[in-house]
Amino acid sequence: MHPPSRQDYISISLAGQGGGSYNNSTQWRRQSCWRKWKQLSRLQRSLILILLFICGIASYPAVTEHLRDCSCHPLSQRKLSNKRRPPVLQNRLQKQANASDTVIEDKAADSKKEEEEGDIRSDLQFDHLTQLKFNLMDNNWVSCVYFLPEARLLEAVQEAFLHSWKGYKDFAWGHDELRPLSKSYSEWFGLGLTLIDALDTMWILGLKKEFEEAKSWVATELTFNKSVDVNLFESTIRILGGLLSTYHLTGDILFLDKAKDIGSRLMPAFNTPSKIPYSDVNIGKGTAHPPRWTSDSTVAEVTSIQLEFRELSRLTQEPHYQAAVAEVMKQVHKLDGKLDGLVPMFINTNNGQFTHQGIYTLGARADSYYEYLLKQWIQGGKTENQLLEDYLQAIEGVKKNLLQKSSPNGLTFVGEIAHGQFSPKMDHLVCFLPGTLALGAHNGLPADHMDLAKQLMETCYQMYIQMETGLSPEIVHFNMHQGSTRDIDVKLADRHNLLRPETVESLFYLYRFTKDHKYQDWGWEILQNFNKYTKVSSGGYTSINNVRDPDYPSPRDKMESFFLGETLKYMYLLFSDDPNLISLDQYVFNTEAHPLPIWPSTHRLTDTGIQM
Ligand code: DMJ
Repeated sequence: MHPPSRQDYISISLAGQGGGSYNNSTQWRRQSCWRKWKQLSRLQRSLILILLFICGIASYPAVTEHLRDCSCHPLSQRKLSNKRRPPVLQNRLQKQANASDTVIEDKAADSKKEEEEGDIRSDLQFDHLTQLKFNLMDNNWVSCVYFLPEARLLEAVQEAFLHSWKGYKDFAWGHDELRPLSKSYSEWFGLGLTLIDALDTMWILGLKKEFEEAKSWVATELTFNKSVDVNLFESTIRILGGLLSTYHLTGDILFLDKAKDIGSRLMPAFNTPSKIPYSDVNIGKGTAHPPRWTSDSTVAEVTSIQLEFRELSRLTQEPHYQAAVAEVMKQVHKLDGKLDGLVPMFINTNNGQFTHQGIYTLGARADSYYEYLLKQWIQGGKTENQLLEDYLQAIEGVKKNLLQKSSPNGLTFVGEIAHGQFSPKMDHLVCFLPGTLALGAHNGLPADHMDLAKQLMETCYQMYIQMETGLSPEIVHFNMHQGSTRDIDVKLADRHNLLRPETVESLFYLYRFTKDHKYQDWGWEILQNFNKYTKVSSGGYTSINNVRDPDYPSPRDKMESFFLGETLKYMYLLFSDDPNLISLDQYVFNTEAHPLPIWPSTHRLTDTGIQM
């Protein structure tokens, strides 16, 4: 065993501050437009409103056009970020291999020029309105989403979606994922994954033409009658979940028929000695198997397919789907090997026991177990007490074993336990938790869950804003020892960003429940950074390898289906002020952001899964 090399760690210096440290209270005060507003005297507020009104009338088009591009940075930080050169989203290897293909590079150069010109224009146009605010308060005043019309925010998300869709349509139509730089595609299951994942997003975003094109592909091209191995969890949450939610939103029976087809083809996965399902199914042959190297399944995978199969049973009146997934929950509920309600990461399909015990995390391989405890309870009308008890116990387990504060600035974070030792490692995946905690509090669970949700939300935002690109890495490590100069470290291997949704998802819940505009500000900032560092000019967005290098974030040439299925959907819902746009009292989102209905009181279950 070698001690970890110092070179494995990257130090994070905080934007706008020198010397790698920052004043926590000042930094965060700056980031909250709303808090800032509330700190003003009544006279100051009235003056600003009058001046804004006059200026707004006088220069509405120019001002709104400009403000659209201003995220909630203090002006000093904004100037700093303007020094960043726009990235060149050109794969170096590809460039070497194909020297004649200069289109992407040319476009990147064009966009660089435009952006530089835009920065100058912005600074000029910004002048009169900003200067007023600037003079009236202090030099930390910021421009923020609070002053933008809702329609402009929603339009920005539609634009991002349409840009992604253009890439998918031009280069990957009917295939699983777009490879935007090589203008091609990759297959995982060969089932048009991105198209299916994006169906309900298009519906929610009001993109009717695009939706109709995709629907006609589903009607004429999509077939599950093919010999292909699919992952049970991934195809349940993305395909079955996507089809079921699209059926509910549109009422079109096509999607229910397709959902029944894929649902029934996934069922062979449950034919195991323990009834804990295998990870993989061949949907054409009707055979299932674990991964080649083990007979284990992942705990999060076998416990995060319940919302979808329960709904399939309700719609088809065929109870065997629900019975199969309820059996998994029943067994996991009773298993030894939990730590205060926290589960290990693996479960054996032969004997039904937890394996590789000793690691407890809210991140990869365990995350959505906790999410689905709460959401099944909500889906079923809050009558299945065992699910609630397991959820509440797990949250207490998180507080007791995994919750810590970083140094020097006291960010609340969720670490991991590895063989009795605490590790201050947090996956970006854990950022689903603020949203889930807030959803629980909204449904009557303890108010301190909401307090914790707010603290963790702040931490997840800091995981973005403290990076040079303003985009979170996949994994961070928090510093806990006294005398640390920075809160967050990132290992070299963890610097990638896959366009994941969890932080935006939680921002959506937090904004829905609190109406605190700072959450929209944060989401807006993240959208700007996706646009700046991951957008590919010919269409699509790409995962990147290095969130620490704004000059060359090193594109991965892949747009994950969840960028359209989840990230942009939650972004849109975050910016919408309509609480009835997918009401959280009528729908529960599956872990791939597909809304499924909360069951009416005529279809409620008891603890044993029996209808009342
Ligand atoms: C999605 O497929 C789901 O949100 C899943 O629960 C976790 N991983 C991705 C997004 O990060």
